[in-house]
Amino acid sequence: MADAEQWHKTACILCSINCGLEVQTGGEDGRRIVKIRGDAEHPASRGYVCEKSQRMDYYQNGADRLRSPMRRRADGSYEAISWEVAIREIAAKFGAIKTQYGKEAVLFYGGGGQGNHVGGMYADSFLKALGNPYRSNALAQEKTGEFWVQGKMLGTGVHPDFEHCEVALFVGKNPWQSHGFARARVLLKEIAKDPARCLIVIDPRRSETAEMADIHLAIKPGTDAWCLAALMAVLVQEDLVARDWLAEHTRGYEAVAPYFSGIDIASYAQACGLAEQQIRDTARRIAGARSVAMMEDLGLQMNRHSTLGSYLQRLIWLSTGHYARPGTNNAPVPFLSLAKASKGETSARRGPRVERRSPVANAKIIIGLVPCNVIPEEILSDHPKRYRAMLIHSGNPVHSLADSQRMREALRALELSVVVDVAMTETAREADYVLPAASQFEKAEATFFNLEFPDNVFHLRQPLFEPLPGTLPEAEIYARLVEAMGELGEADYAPLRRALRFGRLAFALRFMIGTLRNPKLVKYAPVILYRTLGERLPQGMASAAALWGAALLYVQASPATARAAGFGGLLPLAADRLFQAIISQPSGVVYARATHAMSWQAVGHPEHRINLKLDELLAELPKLDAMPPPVDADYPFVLSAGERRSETANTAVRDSSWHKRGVYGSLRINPQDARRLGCADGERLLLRTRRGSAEVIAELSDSLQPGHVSLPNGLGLDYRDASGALLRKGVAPNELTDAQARDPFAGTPWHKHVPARLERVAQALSA
Ligand SMILES: Nc1nc2c(c(=O)[nH]1)N[C@H]1C(S)=C(S)[C@@H](COP(=O)(O)OP(=O)(O)OC[C@H]3O[C@@H](n4cnc5c(=O)[nH]c(N)nc54)[C@H](O)[C@@H]3O)O[C@H]1N2
Ligand SMILES: Nc1nc2c(c(=O)[nH]1)N[C@H]1C(S)=C(S)[C@@H](COP(=O)(O)OP(=O)(O)OC[C@H]3O[C@@H](n4cnc5c(=O)[nH]c(N)nc54)[C@H](O)[C@@H]3O)O[C@H]1N2
Ligand code: SF4
Ligand SMILES: [Mo]
Repeated sequence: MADAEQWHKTACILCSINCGLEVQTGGEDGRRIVKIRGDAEHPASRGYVCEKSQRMDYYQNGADRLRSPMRRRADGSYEAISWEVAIREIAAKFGAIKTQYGKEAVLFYGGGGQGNHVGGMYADSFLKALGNPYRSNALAQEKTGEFWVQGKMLGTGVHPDFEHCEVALFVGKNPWQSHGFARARVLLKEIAKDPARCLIVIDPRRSETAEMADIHLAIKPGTDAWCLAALMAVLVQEDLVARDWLAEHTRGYEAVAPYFSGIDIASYAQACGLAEQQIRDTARRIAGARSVAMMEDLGLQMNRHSTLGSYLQRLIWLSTGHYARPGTNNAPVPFLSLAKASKGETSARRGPRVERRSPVANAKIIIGLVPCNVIPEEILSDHPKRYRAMLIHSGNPVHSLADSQRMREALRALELSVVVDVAMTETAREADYVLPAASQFEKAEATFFNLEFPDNVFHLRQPLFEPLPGTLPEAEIYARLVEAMGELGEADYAPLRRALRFGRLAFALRFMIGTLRNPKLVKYAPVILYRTLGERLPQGMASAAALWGAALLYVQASPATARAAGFGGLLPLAADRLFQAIISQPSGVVYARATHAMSWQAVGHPEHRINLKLDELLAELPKLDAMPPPVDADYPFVLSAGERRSETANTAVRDSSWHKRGVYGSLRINPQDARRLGCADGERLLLRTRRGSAEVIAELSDSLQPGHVSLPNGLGLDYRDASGALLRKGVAPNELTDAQARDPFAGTPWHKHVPARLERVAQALSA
């Protein structure tokens, strides 16, 4: 496959946008990615890339990539074992845990990162074989509060239309660095330079996006709830809401309004450090706009009052009527819903929704996920229902979840822990078994971050290389595990293989009829498709087989958007044509074409009316009158632990040697604070929190308010280079964070608001 002259199509795997790329491969062994450019034919990214796209080879050829299954010895070192031994032992040990403690003694964590969700479909089959245990993943430390609110208000996800909006509103989001929507920098520049349009940013820091904004509400850290409540109060008190629209499309406004009519806007403005006039002007700008598109992110979601904040910001744009029109917020049609996939649901749910709770901490389970922050206490307990085993797939919880120290302790306390990853990560180093996956450029891969509207794109990446010797794609790993559990075998595959000889239509009919007789066809569809259809797919594409089932479910659930995108007709034929397009169009496929009116059909409440009244959260509102708590005298700084910067991409790229010059991993601090500490730019400081301490390099920046400091996410990795030497650059933020600091509703962490103390290094050493 290596060919220096030819450009191959693929995608960037470093953030959820997955921009289309064209790359050249080569190098001495032909296994390097040597040139990278944007793919102009990609229907969503249209040639756009950011600078991070140039780092693909540091992921692909990281020196700490795994090349063999590993088993931990009693002394903590690892020995290489064969795949046969690994599969046999892991299947037997999970089986024994299930027999001894029941299926609920297992916790699955992960399922994919920013570029790989197909592997997770096969993990799902193994989880079903284990009896469908508890699940968690990174969404349960950021988005579950938002999902919960969104479910109760709209019953659908929404996509903000920043391409056409008059007003763009960002709450705790810095899209210049973090993206979150396609071609972010292009769209931000367009909005900023057009005098008729308006960019509003709510962020205590003058982020790159805030720098471009028409209105920057530089609130005090952690005071979003007061700011958003005051904005809503202006809309109610000045009667700026869209009354006719509310009457036609929503319910609950009359009950909600009184909570805001009594709010003292001047004192709420003061609570968040803004002038009252600024709040009033902003609310009027939103109310007067033809269209408003909005996005919230971690500045709100990893902060105090996060779930309340997700609710308040929705009240603002919904009470002003900014839904289901161009330039507002619309309901994208998912190819495969991440929320459903998280729950392990493969078909439409039936029956009433029951609220589930985690077994030990009794935490709310949202979209099927146990909050990440309670995982350590669910394990480090003598509770009879504690988790005894974990399977971790494409996630690095020791590094990425709150309180790394407790997470390491929790992993070591388990009776069984298995990690499936491409690299020897911080988490892998705590596991009993580590299974080496082929990289995201060595198999057919894709994500289900398909959130575009009205046209929605699915992009399957064809492999650039053969799997690294010793590794296997997840499809093969989990197929072997399910088979080793005795759940599937030739008898399940043979009828489908026979049907395939007569073509894919015969296969489709055999499969659909088969599901009526053999429930395993539904339960284990991904593995069965891999073992049958996968064997007939072009070289290297076998892992795509499960998408055939996903295409069938999608066309069945949304025939109108499929037809509008060119995939109409009888179900198996339409789905098969879509699947064929997916495996043969290397720049991605427009699989759904929606209309704005469909955003109303997507509202999952009676009469498709939006529900504005969320009693549990409204009950929180009067508590804001008590005003924000004062800063902690022992820890007077607010640390935002995990800022997105050009040098970060979660922990996907472990080798930092791509970084040649300039600052890397610094603690940003206001010059006044630095002066008081006697610290110059580039000097070291000791940063302490209640849970840990770290030496940091100070970068003086007046983009931060006095008292607010900020560290990047994803750094401080224990990366071993080709000689085996440990290279650590930057600070691992979760050595400093506290799993108990979390939202009372969703259990999501308060990483953007960690009480901290700073000292000069010399002073700290003498103390
Ligand atoms: N370069 C890069 N891009 C990425 C990633 C990456 O690692 N690197 N990761 C991806 C992932 S997984 C995610 S979830 C997204 C996250 O994307 P974002 O949420 O946009 O990124 P952050 O920088 O974590 O936080 C956004 C902003 O919150 C602000 N903030 C801090 N405290 C407060 C507060 O009290 N109130 C408000 N309103 N704002 C506050 C910060 O100053 C910061 O500018 O980024 C994605 N994109
Ligand atoms: N303090 C603090 N902590 C944070 C954040 C913060 O802002 N502050 N941000 C949080 C957020 S929003 C997120 S999303 C999380 C992200 O944290 P994680 O969910 O842990 O995600 P990644 O760091 O991307 O880890 C992905 C893993 O997948 C592995 N991998 C890559 N390719 C493959 C593959 O093909 N197959 C398999 N099996 N594995 C593969 C990588 O080596 C890596 O170990 O971090 C969170 N942690
Ligand atoms: S990091 Fe995100 S925005 Fe940048 S090139 Fe990669 S996918 Fe595109
Ligand atoms: Mo994230």
